[in-house]
Amino acid sequence: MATFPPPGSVVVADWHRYKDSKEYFSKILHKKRRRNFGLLESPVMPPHVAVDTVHYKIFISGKSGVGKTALAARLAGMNIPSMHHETTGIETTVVYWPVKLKESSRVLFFRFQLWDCGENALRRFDHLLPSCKEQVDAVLLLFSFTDRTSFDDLPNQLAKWSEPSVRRVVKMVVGTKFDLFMHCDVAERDIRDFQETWGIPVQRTGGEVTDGLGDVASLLNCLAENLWHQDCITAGSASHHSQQETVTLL
Ligand SMILES: Nc1nc2c(ncn2[C@@H]2O[C@H](COP(=O)(O)OP(=O)(O)O)[C@@H](O)[C@H]2O)c(=O)[nH]1
Ligand SMILES: [Mg+2]
Repeated sequence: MATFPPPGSVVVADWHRYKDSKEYFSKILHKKRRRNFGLLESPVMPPHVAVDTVHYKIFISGKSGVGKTALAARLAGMNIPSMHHETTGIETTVVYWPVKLKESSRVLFFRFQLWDCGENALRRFDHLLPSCKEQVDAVLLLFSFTDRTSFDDLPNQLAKWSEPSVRRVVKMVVGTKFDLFMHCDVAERDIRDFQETWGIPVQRTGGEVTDGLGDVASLLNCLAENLWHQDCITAGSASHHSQQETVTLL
């Protein structure tokens, strides 16, 4: 089973609340709302503040109506569509998020490219899923708090992303429609049991998009933390391999 860093151990949790983050977060805001970035746009820092950007591809997975398109909109700070239209093909959304690494105090911009694809389209066109999976760094597996079957199906979904043919991918579970507690079909206890059994972080989301930072910070920091942690492990094992090779060559 993959190891997940304890929340807040790799990146500074809730950094958006600290004074020293303002300069960075101001670059992803416009008139107190989130700035939308096109594929070729990026936040611009003044020349004396050099900030590296790390790029990741994220696939949003889950059955039709679970809230994939709404989650992509929420993470980008855009309004959530109130009507449900099945997404007809692949839609990508770019989200920038500044992160402060705990150990080095280094600041990085994470650039998440979110891939959202309608379930029917995936079923009808065989080439869509492979292109969503190609070079993917993380998958967000969605379930809805108002739909028990979507929660019960998570082990099946996880199994699909754990096959040996799939390269190392960060897996995170996101429970949507947490605001509809009157219709809640998944208890806190079930979530706790799931986290203990699978060792996979579960995030909750729902409700109106508010100030654009507070309601997405936990999810985006968790994603950044797990991706960075995975990269460190991969880099560590790569340098370990090359050391071994050097020894063999000697
Ligand atoms: N109350 C509430 N409604 C949501 C939430 N997420 C999605 N929805 C609604 O559920 C419906 C389906 O969402 P959508 O994102 O289009 O689902 P998709 O098919 O997985 O892309 C839409 O009417 C959304 O407005 C949420 O967190 N809370
Ligand atoms: Mg959709």
